[in-house]
Amino acid sequence: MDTVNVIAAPAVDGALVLSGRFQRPLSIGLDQLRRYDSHIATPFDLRCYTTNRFIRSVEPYRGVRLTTLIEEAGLPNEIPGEFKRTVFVAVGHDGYVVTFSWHELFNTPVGENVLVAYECGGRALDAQDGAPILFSGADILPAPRHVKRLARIEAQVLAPLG
Ligand SMILES: Nc1nc2c(c(=O)[nH]1)N[C@H]1C(S)=C(S)[C@@H](COP(=O)(O)O)O[C@H]1N2
Ligand SMILES: [Mo]
Repeated sequence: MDTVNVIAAPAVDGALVLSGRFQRPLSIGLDQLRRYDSHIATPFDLRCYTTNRFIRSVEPYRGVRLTTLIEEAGLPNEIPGEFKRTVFVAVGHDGYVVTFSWHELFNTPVGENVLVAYECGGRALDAQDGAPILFSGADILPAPRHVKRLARIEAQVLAPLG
């Protein structure tokens, strides 16, 4: 059979992709995010970790929990217990990267406050406003894990170390 190279078009333009070691990699558009159960964050001050610079006060975000999206994509489970060795790498459209571990998302209160937000102060956010925004509401200094234009969540399973 002839080999045909096909570059698969993303299912949804500008979508958030869940890739890597998931059972069912996903591609979710901004409108699809709005169909999941939503949560509303508490208002907070955005402050940089590196410089302690106050950036701005942020009204309550509304969004879907990151854990909800990860569960839909399916945690890695080919090897018993490997989900507990998984780290989730969140990537912005500009390549900016932050990490979450399975433990903090699913086994600490941090995870309950990690939202993929598409609304702020009751107003819908579009890509120009930075949506979808990944936001970890329980962080001490919120700016580093406040990722504008979240593009990808990649599941990586760490190898056991001898
Ligand atoms: N996509 C993306 N999000 C990002 C960053 C980035 O470089 N890219 N930098 C983070 C950091 S370290 C800070 S301090 C704030 C800066 O927010 P501002 O661009 O609104 O000042 O954005 C955060 N979110
Ligand atoms: Mo920062």
